Amino acid sequence: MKKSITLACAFLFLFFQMPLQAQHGVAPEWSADVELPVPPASNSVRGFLYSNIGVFSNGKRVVFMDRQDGPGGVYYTYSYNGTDWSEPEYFTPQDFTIGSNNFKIITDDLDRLHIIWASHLPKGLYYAQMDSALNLVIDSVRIADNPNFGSFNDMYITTDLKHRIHVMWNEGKTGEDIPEAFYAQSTDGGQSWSEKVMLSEDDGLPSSFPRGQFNAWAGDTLAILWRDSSAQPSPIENWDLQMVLSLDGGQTWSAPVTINPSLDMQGDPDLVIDPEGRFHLFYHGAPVQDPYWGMRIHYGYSNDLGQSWQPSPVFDNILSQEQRSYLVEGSRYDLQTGTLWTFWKEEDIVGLKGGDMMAAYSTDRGLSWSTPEYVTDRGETSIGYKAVSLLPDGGLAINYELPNYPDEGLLRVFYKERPPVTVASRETPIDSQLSIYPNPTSDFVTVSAEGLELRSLTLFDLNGRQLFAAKIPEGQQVYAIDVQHLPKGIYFIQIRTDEDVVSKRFLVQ
Ligand SMILES: [Ca+2]
Ligand SMILES: [Ca+2]
Repeated sequence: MKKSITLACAFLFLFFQMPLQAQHGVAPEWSADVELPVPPASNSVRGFLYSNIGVFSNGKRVVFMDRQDGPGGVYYTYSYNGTDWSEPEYFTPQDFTIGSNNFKIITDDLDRLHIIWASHLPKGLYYAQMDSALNLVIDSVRIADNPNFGSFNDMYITTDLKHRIHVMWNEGKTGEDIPEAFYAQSTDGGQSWSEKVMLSEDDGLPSSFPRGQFNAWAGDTLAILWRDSSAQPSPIENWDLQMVLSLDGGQTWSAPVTINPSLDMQGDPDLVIDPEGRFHLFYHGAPVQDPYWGMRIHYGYSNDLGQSWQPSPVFDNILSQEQRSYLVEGSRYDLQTGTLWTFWKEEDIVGLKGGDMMAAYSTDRGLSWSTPEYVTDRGETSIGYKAVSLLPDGGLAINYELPNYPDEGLLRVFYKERPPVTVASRETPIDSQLSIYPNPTSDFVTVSAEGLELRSLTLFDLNGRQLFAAKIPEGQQVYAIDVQHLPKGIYFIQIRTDEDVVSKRFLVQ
């Protein structure tokens, strides 16, 4: 009953929303859409949801695709410039069995391409590794088998700067079974895997989509969050967010804690740990009174391992626009530029019209966010499976699929890129009142705030490491920092005033 009312409302809203689905263009930073080649003798190919793209340090990009016609199978294509792509080759590990699903890949800073997939016959979760020449160097290592709750689903893979490989998934299919969240890790580059551990509680309530992104983190404190179904009755489907914490690099995990429970729908979190250990949490949430069109991207960060969250303890900091938005699992921290990225899709499941991908970024560790930018614009067609990867220079690579292209019933995968964010291009209203000088410098850097009150200054290096922090006495408008001891290079200074927080960058010579 509840569902049919929701659907009826959704259709009613759809009618009024239609005129809003006009074309909106794409942010000028993004390159044109490049159609990826189809496998030999194939005419229909899909992507994989969220993680089917890897990039090596020499700029070689690789995209994995799922052939939809003929004998099927997984193929990969590569490019050195994002424009010219190789003829797709068949991926042939030993134990790739019929019914494989949830194929995911990532690359790491050692130029290893990590691959995981689940199979149904026999039920297993597998790992393989390729080098930058795309040779299979580890073939079909079994991470786990005998799923406790149906099958392996909704997997996620990440590495950290200590070169551990972390894999999380749910056993049981979301929407069909009662899934629970699981985890396993490898500390020897994927050769062997820890025993799997169940992160969530086997309490008859579905726990799915466990996520934690550690690509920019060299520490041992890790966190994983997932969507948990609350026992608390609500007029709508009451998802909550649950989190577990590890203080030993993922060997042991705490009991789950619920983050900010409410009767609202709070789902499908994405967690990024930045180089200073700050937790950045993104999720999509919808209020009780508007469960369909009210879905938005919520954000908060924590400096104390998730005990408290800012800028709002109730996560009412919304990054997305006034349209139904679903998070894309592409949140990443780029060490080169110190940029935190997140992605979502403006998604209309009911109407399947005009669903496009959007992005926003922060260059000051989540204190302020860019105006959301459109990554795709496919008119009336809603894009399908999409995935994100960082490029070696801090730029971004994405791919997505388009249904009914070039003809009804066929699919194609498209690829595009964006150069890195140039921090200097960001202007805020108080920018003109703030100055830092001299720049470049070799001894002192002075911050001056004309007509503003300085509150605090924090100095970061290019890796986001905090080097210095000072609270400024009340009424003071000028402050000098000794930088003589710093190695030559680019630094960021975060300036908090009585009006806003601004990041400036300067050079030590
Ligand atoms: Ca559960
Ligand atoms: Ca809730």
